Amino acid sequence: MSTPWHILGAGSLGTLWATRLARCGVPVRLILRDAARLASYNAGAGLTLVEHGIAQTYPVTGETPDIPEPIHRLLVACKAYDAQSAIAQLQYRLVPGAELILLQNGLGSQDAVAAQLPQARCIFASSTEGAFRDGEWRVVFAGHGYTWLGDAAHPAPPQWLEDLRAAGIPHEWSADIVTRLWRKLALNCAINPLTVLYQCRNGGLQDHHCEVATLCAELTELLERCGQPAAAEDLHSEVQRVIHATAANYSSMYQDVANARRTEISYLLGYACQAAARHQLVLPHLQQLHARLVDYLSARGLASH
Ligand code: NAD
Ligand code: KPL
Repeated sequence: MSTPWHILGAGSLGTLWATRLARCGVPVRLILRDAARLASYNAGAGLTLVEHGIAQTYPVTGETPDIPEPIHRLLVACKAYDAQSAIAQLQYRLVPGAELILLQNGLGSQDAVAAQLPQARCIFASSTEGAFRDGEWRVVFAGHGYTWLGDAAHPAPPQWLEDLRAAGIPHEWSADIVTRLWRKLALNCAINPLTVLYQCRNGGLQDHHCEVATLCAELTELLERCGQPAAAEDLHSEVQRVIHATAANYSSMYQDVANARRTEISYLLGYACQAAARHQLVLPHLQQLHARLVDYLSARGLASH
């Protein structure tokens, strides 16, 4: 039997990956928070994927983090702010040389996990796929996209990319994954906070053209100073293109706030502002945007870190 995929986090992306891998016969183990969550999961028939309006249920095996089974391959599908603590509880199960695939958006959590696990291979991922939960143990595949994977320290692609191909998970091994993550972070910084503050869909930012342009200029300066000139290239045009192409959508941060969920601010705008401070770069509009967003979240009782 091929090496099992352990999946940590039975949320939107974790379920999207688990169901597609299980569908093609790859062994999958879903790691749930604790015995109570496992009991709730085992009371049902498994994980359900809704694609093109059709629901299919897959009987993926669940387990708790503390069982004494070794883990060779771990897909980390938690939010950025949960990744380190979620991994800590099963760290002792990771075999030397275990491979982790980190699906977190933004930057900061990946390096923290890699520092926590010096004996593991940490593969960073950046995904444009979209999914949301419409019930317990159920996920709707909302946006078909692509996942880029890469390991800046060891550029050779792993053999298990074949599992992704078999599972129909569109992907590409990327030699410049960190650049991709910076580019996505910059896009998210230029769009998501403003959609929260103006309470609008992405397309609503067409009415705030100057503010977006100013932020893009500062983000471009930051990317260049951080040694990421490729991520900075034509940033403003790309942001305008995304605003136009996703005009009818609400950004992920808007949706988090609308549902009173914690945002990943520290790994997006917070990370950008910290990087600017490290480089003694003064970016007044970006810093003011961060302060406005922190105030906005705090006023609604949401974590601002
Ligand atoms: P989610 O909140 O739907 O799922 C995260 C899951 O992790 C939850 O079920 C949570 O209970 C679980 N979890 C947290 N701590 C845990 C622990 N200690 N043990 C076990 N489980 C634990 O989040 P998501 O939307 O799937 O996002 C995951 C990451 O992927 C985020 O960084 C997000 O920005 C990124 N992302 C999501 C999408 C999307 O469409 N959902 C798209 C691209 C990127
Ligand atoms: O990724 C996004 C998000 O909503 O998080 C886009 C659509 C690019 C907006 O920043």
